[in-house]
Amino acid sequence: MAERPYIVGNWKMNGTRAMLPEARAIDRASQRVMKVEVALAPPYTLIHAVHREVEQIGVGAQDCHPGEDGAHTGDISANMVADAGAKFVILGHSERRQDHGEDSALLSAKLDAALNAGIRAILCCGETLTTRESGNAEAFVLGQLREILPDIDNAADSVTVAYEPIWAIGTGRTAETGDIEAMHGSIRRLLNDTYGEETGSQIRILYGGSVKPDNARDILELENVDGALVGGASLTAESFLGIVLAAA
Ligand code: G2H
Repeated sequence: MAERPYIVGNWKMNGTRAMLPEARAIDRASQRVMKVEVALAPPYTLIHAVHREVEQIGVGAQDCHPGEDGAHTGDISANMVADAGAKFVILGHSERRQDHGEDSALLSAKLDAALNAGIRAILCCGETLTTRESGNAEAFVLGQLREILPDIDNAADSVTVAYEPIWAIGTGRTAETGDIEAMHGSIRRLLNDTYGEETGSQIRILYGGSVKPDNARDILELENVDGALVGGASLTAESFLGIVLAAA
């Protein structure tokens, strides 16, 4: 487990203002667990409200448009989420790759926009079950990352990686701990090769995919697992804080 694990809740397309007490409860409890860095990525409509509600935890967005502004009806720029209080943005989540056809070129442009807006990025990667069963999971995931990792000096301050095997997302299935450790080790070697060991070793690699209070400890104690990106179990303070406490 990392010295200061990073636990990020991804609310996905869930949440109205009725969820603000959950955010407040997560924030208040997290103030007593300073060993863990905690953050929430609510939907766009709640970023500002959650930001106003919390004192300790980080607030982020689940996506941003690659452009700065202009005629893009329904889209939200990185500058706009930063203005609403977001300190990071999740990019390349498999649900966006699948539902919106997001490819590496688009993700690189979004990443540039986020870095220009002064916010960090959580870069998601992960393979389908077919790819895993064909034995190509590592090559696939490293390929995804090679295409989007930015060529910058301060990558450790700007970038977090999240490995999320697609077949484990929201399904209740989690990858075998040995497979998680092997993939995180491969990602670490890629980061070290890309940025040099000093920087590469500092970039956090999160695991995501049906992380719950009862499996979090086993996952978080694995080598090169620096935290978790949590979906379903981040929707109530009780279950999310169970994961935060497992990381402490
Ligand atoms: C993976 C994860 C959060 P869940 O998508 O990004 O969701 O914990 O519901 O599998």
